[in-house]
Amino acid sequence: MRALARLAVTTLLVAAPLTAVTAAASAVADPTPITVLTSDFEDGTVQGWAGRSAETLAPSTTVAHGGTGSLSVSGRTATWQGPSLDVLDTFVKGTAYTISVWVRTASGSDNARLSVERRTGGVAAYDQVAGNTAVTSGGWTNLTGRYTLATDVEFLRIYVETASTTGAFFIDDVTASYVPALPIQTDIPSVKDVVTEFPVGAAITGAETVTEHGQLLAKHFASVTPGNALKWDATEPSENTFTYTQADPLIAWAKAHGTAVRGHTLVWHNQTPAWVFLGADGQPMTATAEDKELLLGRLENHIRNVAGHYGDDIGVWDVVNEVIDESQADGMRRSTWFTVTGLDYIRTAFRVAREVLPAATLCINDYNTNVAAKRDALFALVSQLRTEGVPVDCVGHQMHINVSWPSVADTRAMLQKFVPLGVEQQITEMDVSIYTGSGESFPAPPADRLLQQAYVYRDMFALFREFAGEITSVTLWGLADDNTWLDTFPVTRKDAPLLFDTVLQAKSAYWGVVDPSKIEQTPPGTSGCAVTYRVTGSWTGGFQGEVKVANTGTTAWTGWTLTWAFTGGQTVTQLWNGTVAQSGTAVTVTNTSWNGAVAGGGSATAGFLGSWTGGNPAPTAFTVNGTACTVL
Ligand code: 9MR
Repeated sequence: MRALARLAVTTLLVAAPLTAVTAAASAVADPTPITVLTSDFEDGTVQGWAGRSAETLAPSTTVAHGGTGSLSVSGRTATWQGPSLDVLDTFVKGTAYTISVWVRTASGSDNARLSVERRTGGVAAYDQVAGNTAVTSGGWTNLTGRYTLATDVEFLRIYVETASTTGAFFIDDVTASYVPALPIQTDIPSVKDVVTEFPVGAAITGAETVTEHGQLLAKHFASVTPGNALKWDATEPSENTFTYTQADPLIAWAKAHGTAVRGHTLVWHNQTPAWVFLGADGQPMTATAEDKELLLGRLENHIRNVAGHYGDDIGVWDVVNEVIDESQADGMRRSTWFTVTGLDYIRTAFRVAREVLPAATLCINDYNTNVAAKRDALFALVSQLRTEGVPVDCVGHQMHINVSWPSVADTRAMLQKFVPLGVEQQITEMDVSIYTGSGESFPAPPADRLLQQAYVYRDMFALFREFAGEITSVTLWGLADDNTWLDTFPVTRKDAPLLFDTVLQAKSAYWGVVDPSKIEQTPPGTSGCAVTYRVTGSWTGGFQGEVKVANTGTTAWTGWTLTWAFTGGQTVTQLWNGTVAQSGTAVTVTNTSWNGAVAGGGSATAGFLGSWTGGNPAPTAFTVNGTACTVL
């Protein structure tokens, strides 16, 4: 299935070569998605779908999203019952699929969700792909989500269920597709080898530990933080029932790779199951002595179990997360934790964590700590707790920032503020959104934003390195732009906040961290060039490539001649958006009549097909118009 799909994309790109050249530098467009599954129910059959129990599935023409047919699901006696499809032979481990389904109730309304059931060794696990979404009988609603299988399974089915009612519903136009990952760049420096003052880490799910993603993670990062797998809803979904099915494989991966782990998080107001905050009478807890005792007891039990389960395998914990609300006179967030226990939940959490893990670094973690009021409220709390003897070892600054906020000066003030306390400081969730407000949305990241982002990464990492005596780790909230929480927050739009792009290639942001000289603008009147060479597809004996020449100076080119040497015996067999000549190993590409003019800051891109025997190493040196170029 996968091999066929790869062939299909190759054919497609050959038939429709890359669009040409823009005067302004532009981001590399994502490769075309490959669709691996389509159910349109137009042929009057159920197209392989089956109920999860004894419910009735039938082709229907009562309503249809596209065409005239859909699938009707009736006779349900429980909300979890619904249509399901076997995808065991369709989905490949480590590949990120986007799954889409249209849903409509037969009558009335409910919430519907899209999930995957997987089984390994007979044990079932349920992964949500698209969460509860309102559905009605008045029209079709789309459920879309992204899913990566990260473990070996013997059973794998996608399914749709509802939240509250068991009425009949319809589904239609189900698709699953993926964007093929490119091989990771092995010839660029590893972030962890360049930044050695503190471990640099990434937040991960299981998807980041397998195939190309796992290779990228292992190459560049010295620390990982499970992004969701250690939260309360994942580890203790019902009282005193502990499950580690999400987190255990991640911690095992880290151990096998000698990678440090940040545990996130023992106490939070989000992603905490409702039962935690219900009193003995089943009613929401209030500020009574009885409820306080029950809640602190649950907290202690949770920490003893979760922290105890991992012991020394997790060296740092975000013990409490996001407890500050600077708009309150006392600076404390009015979570149920606080309204029922006051500050005692924080005291208890740190005390118990220290008892269980005497050697671990225990952190208090929060966002917007660069904002003076928030920073100062956090400072006051940490000072008070430490004075009381509460073992707060470390302050975590999340650093969810964007290309124009905050300033380096405010970030410096944030770090400086905590120096007198003698606490460790960690950057725990850094990402740099390309957006500066909720109203913006770009189909692809604009080049100027990516450059601004690279400067932010450059400047912030330079600052962190200045504070190497205080900062004991820096974690990015994700591995690559194909998986970031910012795609749906604060609104749904594609963001690109990390060091690697959606096909795992190093962005300018990466160079901002690793070698800022590669991204710095040259002064007016200067010349310079940068070349990006990528293999975009490869098969036995052949490959497809792309080479971008960027004018990094300020003097416009009226034409360009690019040269490189192939060291693996490769031959260019066809090239578009340029003219090619090859003599032995020496390749020369010149512009066409319409893409020779490249302004300062602009670029031109040519695509080509090549043959190879033995190996296909990327060329390491390029010239444009006789001048050696930076290789990106
Ligand atoms: O990255 C996490 C995302 O997958 C979850 O949907 C989200 C839900 O609460 O939590 C995200 O992680 C948060 C982290 O735990 C705490 N700081 C803010 C992060 C981004 O929301």
